[in-house]
Amino acid sequence: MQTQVGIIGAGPAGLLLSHLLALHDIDSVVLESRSREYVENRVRAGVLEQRTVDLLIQAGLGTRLQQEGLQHHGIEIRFNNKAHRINFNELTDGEGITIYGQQEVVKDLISTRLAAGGEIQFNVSAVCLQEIDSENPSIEYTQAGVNQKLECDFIAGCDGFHGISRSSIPTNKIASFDRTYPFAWLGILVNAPPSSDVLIYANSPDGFALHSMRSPTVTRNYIQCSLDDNVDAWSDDRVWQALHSRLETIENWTLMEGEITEKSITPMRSYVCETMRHGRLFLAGDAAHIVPPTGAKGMNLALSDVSYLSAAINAWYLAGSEELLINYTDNCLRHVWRGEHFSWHMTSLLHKFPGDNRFQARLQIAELEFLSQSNSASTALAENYVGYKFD
Ligand code: FAS
Ligand code: PHB
Repeated sequence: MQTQVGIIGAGPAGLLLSHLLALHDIDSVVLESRSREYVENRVRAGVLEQRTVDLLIQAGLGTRLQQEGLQHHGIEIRFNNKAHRINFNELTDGEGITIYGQQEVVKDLISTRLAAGGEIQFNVSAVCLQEIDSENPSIEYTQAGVNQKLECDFIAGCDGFHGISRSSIPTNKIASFDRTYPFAWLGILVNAPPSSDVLIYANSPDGFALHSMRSPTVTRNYIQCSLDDNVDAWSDDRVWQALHSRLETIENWTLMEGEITEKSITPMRSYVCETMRHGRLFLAGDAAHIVPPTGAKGMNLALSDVSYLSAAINAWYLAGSEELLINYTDNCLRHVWRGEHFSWHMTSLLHKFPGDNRFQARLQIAELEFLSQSNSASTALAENYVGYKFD
């Protein structure tokens, strides 16, 4: 088989890339190892930066997002029995975020691609990249027991952190940076109305907690748990008890409970592979970089990457220009490192570190006190949260 761009992975990055390329009349084939049902129901991100919302609307993907997305103009941070509102309207000249589940973005992208005749092959296996540093790379894979070969001009590795694309780059060519954290997040999806008009991040003596949401009837809550924890150790009662004690630290506020419909544990990691291009292979999204979800940056960075990659590939086909392809990595990395720093900072500020960390705990409170007093500190957090705009 032949196409112009072979895309591995039907997550937000791979699907949006295929859509943006199609807007430039550039063909692509998306290869996904899981089923359509699995990728459309995988609970992940929930926060879209303004810049991401603008990109999706400009690409003709805004209908359901604008109808069902929840517009927020602030977040709340709780510590020491106090609550501090970060008001984006005041601090960022009216910028905001939109709460819209990642799986809704994925559903919109898949239905739009298929309606436009786009090709997405689900349930593929044994994906292997060939001749990525030649002008005729190809992807070999198996589908329904049949070996296939897809020849293309470019390969986009959008297959997440555990995919095969990054490991197809010779190790001596890879420049990577990482940090792991001594805790994880237990996340639950709940049939209950939100208990707040904004997301609540809590730094509590028992550890971190987050009250988020998906719609007027569905909420998403997270608690810090230990790295070796497993879901079975967390009964619904134990989860609610932890959420109440970590979030209900101010007067006259209660977290509403409901039926828990999903429960999962996510490890926390910061990772950057600065080699986002090797020959005709381009990495995008979690395949190249991971952030701890405390800054809500993961999906936003993935979509930012593919907006640069589609423009670069289009310029190559349209004008034979290599410039944007050559600058792809640098264009992505300045957003990536800004997101990495912000996500590491939020994680360091709001989580309880194991062992004797009393000094660090005091530093956290000192910084949170400063945040609640200083306009410049709140502005810095707000600018990063809504999506930092480089000149
Ligand atoms: P993805 O991992 O989403 O997609 C990669 C796809 O490639 C998958 O469908 C996978 O099945 C497929 N694949 C893998 N190997 C393959 C192979 N060999 N062949 C074919 N296909 C293959 N981000 C935010 O911005 N805001 C948040 O609020 C937020 N919350 C999060 C909460 C949690 C619990 C988690 C885990 C992440 C969160 N993130 C958040 C980050 C998350 O959204 C990721 O950044 C996002 O999924 C990245 O998208 P992709 O790069 O497309 O990778
Ligand atoms: C979510 O709603 O899933 C969510 C929100 C904010 C975060 C992480 C996850 O920082």
